[in-house]
Amino acid sequence: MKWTFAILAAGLSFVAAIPIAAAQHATMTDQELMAKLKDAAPAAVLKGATILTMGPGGQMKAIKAGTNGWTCMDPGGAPICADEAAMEWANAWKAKRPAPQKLGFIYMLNGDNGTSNTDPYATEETSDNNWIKTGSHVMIVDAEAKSMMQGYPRSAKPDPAKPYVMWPGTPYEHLMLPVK
Ligand SMILES: [Cu+2]
Repeated sequence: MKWTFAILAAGLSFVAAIPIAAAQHATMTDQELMAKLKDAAPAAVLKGATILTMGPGGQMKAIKAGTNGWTCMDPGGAPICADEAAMEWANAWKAKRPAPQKLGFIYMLNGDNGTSNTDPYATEETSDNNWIKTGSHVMIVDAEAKSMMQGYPRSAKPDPAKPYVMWPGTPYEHLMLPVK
């Protein structure tokens, strides 16, 4: 996964930085955003979710307050829906804080745009950062998921068509599970 902004607070007071993708998103209307999110997660998850959009300055703001604990957004061309624990995990990752020791779950049923599999903070492909692109998948995140990851490939260059561990050996390693 690659989220090109930082989520600094949970709840509805989202503040974001690192607006790398802000230019391309500044003009996205709420309708365009909802169209992009449409297939990113099951309809019932999306229906009750908090929806975040990226403003012109790269700040995330809620256009809809949710009721089911899920948060959906399009942080850089790869829409996601994350549960509360996964949002905490993402905050910790972006802020380089310890992971929160909960089990979190993320839908990325439209796949991602490519990510370094070895550098959680890389924003683009380089000759040595093991860039990897994964199609439709779900992610199980946080330290509590570590026992689940045993037995799955932890190499720098795994086959993304099968389950694998992304960012192995970092505090933010997580299980990537292709679904199509
Ligand atoms: Cu992902």
